[in-house]
Amino acid sequence: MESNRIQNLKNQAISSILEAQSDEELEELRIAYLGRKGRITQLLKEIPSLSPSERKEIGQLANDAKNAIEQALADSKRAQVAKEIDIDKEWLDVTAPGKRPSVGHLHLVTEAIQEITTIFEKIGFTRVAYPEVEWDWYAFEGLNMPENHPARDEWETLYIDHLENKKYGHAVLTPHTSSGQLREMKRLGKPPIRMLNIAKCYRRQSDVSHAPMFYQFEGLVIDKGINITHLKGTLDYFAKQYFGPNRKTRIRPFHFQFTEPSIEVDVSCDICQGKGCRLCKQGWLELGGAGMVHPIVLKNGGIDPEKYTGFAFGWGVERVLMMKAGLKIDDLRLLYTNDLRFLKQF
Ligand code: FA5
Repeated sequence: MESNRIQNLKNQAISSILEAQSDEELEELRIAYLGRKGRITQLLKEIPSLSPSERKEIGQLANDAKNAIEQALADSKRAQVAKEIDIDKEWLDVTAPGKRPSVGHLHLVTEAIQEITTIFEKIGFTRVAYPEVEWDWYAFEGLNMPENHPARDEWETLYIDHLENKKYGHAVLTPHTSSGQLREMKRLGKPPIRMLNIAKCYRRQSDVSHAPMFYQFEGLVIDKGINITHLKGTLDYFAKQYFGPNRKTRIRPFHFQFTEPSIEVDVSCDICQGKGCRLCKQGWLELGGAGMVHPIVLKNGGIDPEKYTGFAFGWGVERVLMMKAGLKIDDLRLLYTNDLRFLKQF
C-alpha cells in the first residue's frame, strides 16, 4: 500500500465534501468513505496484514485521513445549517462557544469521609465496613452493655421487628460504629489491629446537632503496650491535620461501658469562634468519645487482656465537617436536605 494512494483518497474526499450542496450529498460521501464498506474503512481493515514496519506509517496516515474527512464533514454540516437559516430574520452566531454542561461534585459528607480516611491511612489504619443492620450482641451486649442496662438508653436505638438471632439477639439499625470493634477483633483473630470503620449510624434523634441517620468514624488500635498517650497522640494528630494547627481541642472525663478510662473530645466552635451559639451553646462542640478498650470487650472479641491493650474512639463525621474552618453550617440536618441551593455553595 502506498502512502500516496492514501493522500490522494483523502484529498479527493475533502474536495467532494467542499463541493457538496446538500445534507443528502454529504451523507452519501460519508457512506462512500467512512461507511462499513467505505474506502477508508476498507483501507483500515488491510492494515493488520501489512509488515510491522509498514503498519506504523500506513496506520498513522490512514487514521489521519479518517480524522480529516470526519472534520470536513462536520464543518460542512455546520456551514449547511448556517446557510439554511434566513440571516435577515434569525441571527445565529455559529462561532459562539457551546453551553457548558453543569458538572456536579461529591457530597460534602462523602468528601469529609475521603479526607478522614486519607489522614488515618497515613498512620497505618485500614478502612473496613461492617453491616448497617447489626445484631444486639455486637452493638451492646458484647460491648459490656447487657440487656436492660441503663447505658443503652443514650443510643436511642431503632430495633427491627421479627428479626432475631438465637446467639446474637435482636436486629438493630447500627446505632454506633463501635459494633465494628468486636467484628474486627473476631475477623483478625489476633493483634496487631489498626482499624478505621466509617459507617452510617441510626438513632431516634433530630435537632441542630443530631440527625436520625449520620456517619461515625471509629478507630481501634490493639497491640502489646498500647496506652492512653497513644490515644491522645492519635487524636491530636487528627485534629491538627483536619482543622489546621490553630484550633483548640479539649478532653473531658466521661463514662462508656466499653472503655476504661473514657473521655469525650470537644473542639472550639468555628461558627461563633468559641463565644457560644445556637449550635454549640457554650463555645465547644462535642466531636466524639474515646478511651482504653475495656478488658471485658477484649475478652468478648477473643483477645487476651493480660497480653494486649488497646484504645478506641468514635466521632461524628458531620460534626467534624461542620467544624472545619469557614464552612459555617450551623444545623447538621441541612447536610441531608438534598437542597441543591445549599449544596452548590460548597
Ligand atoms: C458513641 O457512639 C461511642 N460509640 C463513641 C466511642 C467509641 C466511645 C469508642 C469510646 C470508644 P456518642 O453517642 O457520644 O458515643 O456518639 C459519638 C459521636 O457521634 C457524637 O459525639 C457525635 O459527634 C456523633 N453523633 C451521635 N449521635 C448523633 C446524631 N444523632 N447525629 C449526628 N451525630 C451524632
